[in-house]
Parts: sequence; C-alpha cells; structure tokens
Amino acid sequence: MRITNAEIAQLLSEIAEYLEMDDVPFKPRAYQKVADVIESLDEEIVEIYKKGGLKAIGAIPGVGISIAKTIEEYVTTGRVAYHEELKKKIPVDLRSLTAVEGLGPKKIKKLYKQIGIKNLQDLEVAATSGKLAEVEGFGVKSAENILKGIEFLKTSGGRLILGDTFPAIAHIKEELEKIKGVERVDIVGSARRKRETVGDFDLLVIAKDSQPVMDFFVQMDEVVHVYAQGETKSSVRIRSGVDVDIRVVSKESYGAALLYFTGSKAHNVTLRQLAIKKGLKLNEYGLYRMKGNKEEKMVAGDTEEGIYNMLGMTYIEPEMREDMGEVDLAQNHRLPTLIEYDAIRGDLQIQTNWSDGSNTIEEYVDAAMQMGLEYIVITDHTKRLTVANGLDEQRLLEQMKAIDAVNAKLKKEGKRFAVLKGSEVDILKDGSLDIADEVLRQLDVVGASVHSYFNLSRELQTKRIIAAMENPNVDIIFHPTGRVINRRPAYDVDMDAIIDAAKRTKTILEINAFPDRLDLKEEYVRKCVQKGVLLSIDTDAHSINHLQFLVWGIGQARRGWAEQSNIVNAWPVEKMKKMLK
Ligand code: DGT
Ligand code: CA
Ligand code: CA
Ligand code: ZN
Repeated sequence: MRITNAEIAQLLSEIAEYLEMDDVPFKPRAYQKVADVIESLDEEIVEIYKKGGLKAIGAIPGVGISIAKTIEEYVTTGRVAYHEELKKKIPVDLRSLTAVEGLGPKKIKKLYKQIGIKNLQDLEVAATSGKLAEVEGFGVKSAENILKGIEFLKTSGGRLILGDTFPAIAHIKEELEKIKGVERVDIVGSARRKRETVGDFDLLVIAKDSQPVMDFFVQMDEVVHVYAQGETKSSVRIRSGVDVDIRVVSKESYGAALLYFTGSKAHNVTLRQLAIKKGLKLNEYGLYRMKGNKEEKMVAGDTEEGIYNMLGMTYIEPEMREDMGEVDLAQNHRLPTLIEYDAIRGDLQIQTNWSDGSNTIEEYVDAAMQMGLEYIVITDHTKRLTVANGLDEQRLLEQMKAIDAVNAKLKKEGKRFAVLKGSEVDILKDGSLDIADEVLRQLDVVGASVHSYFNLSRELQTKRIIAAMENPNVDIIFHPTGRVINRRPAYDVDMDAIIDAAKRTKTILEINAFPDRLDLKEEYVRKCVQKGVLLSIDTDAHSINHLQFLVWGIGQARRGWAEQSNIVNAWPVEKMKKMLK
C-alpha cells in the first residue's frame, strides 16, 4: 500500500482536531501546521522516507521528533495507534463534520457526548428535529446555520478542488510517460481548462501500442476501482476519491482528440456548427471536407492549431473554451492575449512565522528566488486576528527593520531580489482598519481583508469594504468575496459596487491563488478586465510550499480573460510601485 501525502495530512489534521477537543495547548497547532505543509509538498513523503528515513521526515519544516515518528508509523504500518486511541474515545466522522462551516472540534465533541452525533446524517436529523437547538451553547440560530452549511456541502456536488487533487493526476501522467512506446500524454477535460473544480480527470495518450498503457493504468497502486477496461479507453477511481478516464489515440487524430476531450462541451458544439456552415465536419478524429453526406478528405486533425485555422479562426487557449463569446472573437482575430504562466514577477501576499505562517522571511526569499520571482511582499496578519498571532504597530515596525536587514544582506551578496514591506490588515466591522494610518503609510503594499462579521447585510458589507478602499493607504483588497470553495459561500456583497469603487479609488482587487479560494472568481475577473480595474495574483502562502499555487491563480486570471497589462505583479516592480497609492 502506498500512502499519499493527502492521506498523511488528513491523519495529522484529525489528531490536531482531537487534541483541540481536549483543550491541549500548542500541540493541535503544531500538528495542523505540519498537515498543511505536507499537503502542499511536491515530493511524496513515502519517497522521502524511503530515501532518508526518520531523519529526512524530521527535516521537513515544523516536524519535531514525535510527529516524525507518527508519520513513520503511518507509512510503515498503515495505521497510527495514537490516532486510533483518540478516535475510540470520540468515534465520529471528523472529516465530514468539520467540513460543515462553523462546526469546530469542540462543538463536535459536545454534540457527540450530549446527543450522540457521529456523522452528517445524525447532524442533519438533529438540526431539523430541534434536538440540536436544545444543546447548551447552540440554539435555533445555530441549528439554522448548520443546516445551511450541510445544504452548501450537498450542492457543491462532489466536485473536487483542482489544485488539491492535481498532484495525483500529475503523478499518473509522469508514470505513463515512462512506458515504452508512449509518445505523449496530456491532461485534458476541465483540468486543462483550469476550472476551479473537476468532476473527473481525463487523460489523452499517443502510443504505438495501447495494450501496455491500459494494463498499467488499471493496475496502478492508487487505483481502488476499475469501472471499465477497453482496448483504447479505460476508466478508474483512484484513492484520492477522483475518477480518471484515459484514451489512447493515433497521431493523425491527436489534435482533434485534444480539442474534443478538452471541451467544454458547449465550445465543441459551437465549433461543430461552425464547421457544418463551412461544408466541413468536425469530430474527435479530425476535420473533414464533405461531399454530400460523405467525408471526402481529412483537412486537419493532427494539431489543434490546424483545426482552428482551417475553421478560419485564431487558436483559442483552453481556459477560454467555455462558449462565452470566444469563438466569435477568434473568427475576427480579436482574442485577448492572455497572461502567460511565467509572467508573474512577485508575490503580493505572504504570511511568515511572524504571524501564522510556517517559514521565515529568509526561507521565503530563497524559495521565491528559486521559482524565478524578482520580489515578494511580506504581509503578515495584524492584531485583531489574535488566533493568527497578528502583529500590532510595534511588531510591524520591528518587522520593517528585519526586512531592511534582509534586503541589505541580499544587496551585499549581489543578489537581485527585493523584499517589500506589506501587511494583511483586518477590516473592522465599520470599515476602519486595525492598524494606525501613520504605520500603514510606511509600508510599500497594504492589503486589507475581511476576516470577521461575514453575516452583515449586503448593504453594510458593501459599505464596509468600500470604506476600506477609501483609506489612502489601502492598495489591495485581499480575497475580496471571502468564499472558500466547497466550504462556504461568499459573504453577501454588491460586487458591481465594489468593482466600481475599486476603479474610482485606484484599489487593486486580488485573485487569491490558494486552490480552495480562487477569490475573485472568473466572472468577477472578467468584469474587472472590462472595466479596467487592476488585479493582482497572490498565493496567500502560509508556507514556502504554497508559493507554487501561483499557477492556479494565473489559470483563474486566464479564465477571466486577463492580459498581462491587467495584472500589476506581472509588471516591472518599479512600475507597479508607482501605481500603488
Ligand atoms: P468535469 O469532468 O465535469 O469537470 O468536466 P469535463 O469538461 O472534463 O467533462 P467530461 O469529463 O465529462 O468530458 C471531457 C471532455 O470530453 C468534455 O469537456 C468535452 C468532451 N465530451 C465528453 N462528452 C461529450 C459529449 O457528449 N459531447 C461533446 N461535444 N463533447 C463531449
Ligand atoms: Ca473531466
Ligand atoms: Ca471524463
Ligand atoms: Zn486572509
């Protein structure tokens, strides 16, 4: 059995949640931090352990000896005695219960002890029957909120978050590429279009012989169920809970197959209709000239470009293939030039170990330089966010000095990299900020965020955020709508008014690249692009491993048709600084 990083992260999170139930100090946070780090680690823990044993596990940031031993026990035996002990005391389905917005470990314990709630079903019954409202510390209002939370989970429809599940499919792609006779493997479907969630993954392969590909695919370690195995197509479920379809096609038809299986369905339908108008026929094998009802000749098919061009169009990037007007634009050769995946020069939102991040400023500098970035902005949380060890004015001033020191050292070493001073300031209920203006003024970049009072009325919430934008020090609104995919909807806010106010106050709106945020969502990105409101793409990193999330933010920006000129951190840093308030 091969234990994935996601499974290890889940186990450590559960231990953290059990410890939190018992009010154990510090430890829950330590376990949770390691879980976060492992979840976003590039390399498989199993591999790290194979190569370097317990010592290598202990070298992962934040991992002390006892957590290292826990991980070792899990990867070698498939179970952890300590976890089982904790679970015996409170045998609940933590994974699904904690997914309900507003339901933390302590409440889960209480509900189990007092009315025996073990899973979502029990919870829904108790919330509906009024039983839950009678538990001390709950009430009619919280029963309503819990029902809303359950409803939200149901409507998210089992789609998985792309960035969370992507490592699993990327791994399979790599393994397939190693098979003899395999010439090319592509991840297609919604993942290639960078949709924020995926229903399943789709793979397309060119291979001399399809048999070895199919055999390998259905027998992979991670496969838990085989739905179908055929000569050129198969379908399985893998351990991370997602289904994967695969097809092997011939080289001559590869472009047509890429186009077809990338979708979206709506885009394909529009292309086929266009083909018919031109006396052509498009299917997954190629583009054909028709004579009556007969295919006369294949006129394109080995590349997507060839097919688009034969249809009289410019190549359309996968992220735009949603039948939202892109086909028209392509026919008129007026498509936007989307921001490229390597265009981002700096990251504008990073939390270090000064607040709730796992790494030091220097560690972020090293990691960002390795990624080819030119600068980063340090934006630790501020004092209202006590759970995140937020900075007050005093510590913020100290941090500015620490950043000066890091920059001086970089300069001395002849390195062309800059650390900018920033902050993720809390927007208070009335729209004022939790840090004094005279301190904010000294920062290079001020981002402001809503982290409280999600339930304000639409009018008040909108007013509150606009008030923050009107502060002459606020450069960016971070994660502007507060939604967390598959977990909680956006707060009620008038986004048209926010976008207009952003334009008027010259405030940047963030596209948060964290896989489960992607906040702004694409329709708002498009509105900003149309209205000329500037955007940034930031990782919101809480550990150096999160810096790699940039790709998801860029994907989201591209889905919203953003060009390089729309994204301030794709500009040279001096130009960006001039644009800031
Ligand atoms: P998903 O899996 O729900 O996230 O979304 P997709 O787009 O990956 O959809 P999926 O996996 O059902 O199919 C992959 C692609 O194959 C889809 O984007 C377009 C193509 N396709 C599948 N079925 C049909 C169909 O019935 N008609 C057309 N035109 N295309 C199809
Ligand atoms: Ca799919
Ligand atoms: Ca599929
Ligand atoms: Zn935040």
